[in-house]
Amino acid sequence: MTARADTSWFTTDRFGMFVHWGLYSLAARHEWVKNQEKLTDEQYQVYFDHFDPDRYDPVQWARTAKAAGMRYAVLTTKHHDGFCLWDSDLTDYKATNTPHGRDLVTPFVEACRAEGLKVGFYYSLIDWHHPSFPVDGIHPQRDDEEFKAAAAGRDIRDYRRYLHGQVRELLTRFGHVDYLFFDFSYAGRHWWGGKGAADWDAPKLLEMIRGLQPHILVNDRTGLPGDFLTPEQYQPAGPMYDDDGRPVVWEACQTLNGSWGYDRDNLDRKSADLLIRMLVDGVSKGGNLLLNVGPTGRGDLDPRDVAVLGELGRWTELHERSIRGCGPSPFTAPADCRYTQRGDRLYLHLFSWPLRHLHLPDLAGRVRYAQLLNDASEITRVEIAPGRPALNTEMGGPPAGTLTLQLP
Ligand code: FUL
Repeated sequence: MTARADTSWFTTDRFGMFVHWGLYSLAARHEWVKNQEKLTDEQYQVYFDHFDPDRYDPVQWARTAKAAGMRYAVLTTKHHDGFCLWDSDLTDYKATNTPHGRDLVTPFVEACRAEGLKVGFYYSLIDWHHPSFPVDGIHPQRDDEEFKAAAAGRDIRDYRRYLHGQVRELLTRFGHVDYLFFDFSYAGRHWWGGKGAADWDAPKLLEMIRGLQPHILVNDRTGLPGDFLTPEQYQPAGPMYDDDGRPVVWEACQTLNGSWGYDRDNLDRKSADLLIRMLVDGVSKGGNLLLNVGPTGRGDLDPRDVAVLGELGRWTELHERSIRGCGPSPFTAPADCRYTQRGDRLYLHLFSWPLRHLHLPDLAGRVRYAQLLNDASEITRVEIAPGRPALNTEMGGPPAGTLTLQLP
């Protein structure tokens, strides 16, 4: 692969919005519905025939993301069901042929740009609709006669040409694109029967991408190393490393409720407190957070998603300094705390509150000034025992607090 791209905007911004939106939003019960319920193309067609997101307002999406503290947004231009949100020349299975009749990607890109968000595209390498992709939505994970019959006569080379052509469209029709999230061949995980990078001719694909948009960041799910790793729905235990032991850029993608696509009856929701901790935890380990929303079939953001994003925005407004451009600290944080650091500013995030005294052994004699980040109020020092200086955190306060510690 050609030289890796410059990731500095990405590791500065730290927080982005993932948007899973497509035909499955009408089914409203998980984006894998076609596969999980073994729906035939004919059964799934009902969502295509009724796709008319009359309330699609990407400006409102972008404003909501920005107000939550997110700095980039990533849209599913095509998910595993193969449905395309843009007017691709290579298929009829696209938004412009639905009752809605319009390209949905251009307005998304324009809205992001207008709000100053970086633009990312998700593109599924798996395709349950394309006649040459080796398996359809119904048989992808099985090693039996039914699977083999479904795969018979399908030539992945046709599909490979199609996917290369579609990626070319995505990178030539919408101006500057900052980020690509392919899905999926990574960490030894492939679609059933897949071989990883060879399926997509990933070396050629990446060469084309770098030729068209040299600055673009590409994830690690083509089966070849990318510009960043993509832990999905878990928080890594610490900084992540490549095979040679060098630290790597990474981004955890996380759902709000376990489903990526709109899931109407799913009441299992992460709280704003938990999400803030996940964001902070990630940055303390050198990672980003790509937090997902699943808009409805009419194009609205789910009001439950909007509510939690509003709470996140109230936090990031006061605390973004402890996130942007910050990364791991060489110091060891006390239990139930995280450090994020940028230069001589060390941010100490308390996940439990209130505490009485906080002893920071690594930092004895090294903190010039300590204050709460949200209101700049001073944090004083106490001797909890002879020779054991600590910060006095015995106070009422927010459910989680962030301290700014100025180092010499
Ligand atoms: C996974 C996909 O199968 C999910 O549907 C989702 O898009 C997630 C981000 O990646 O591998």
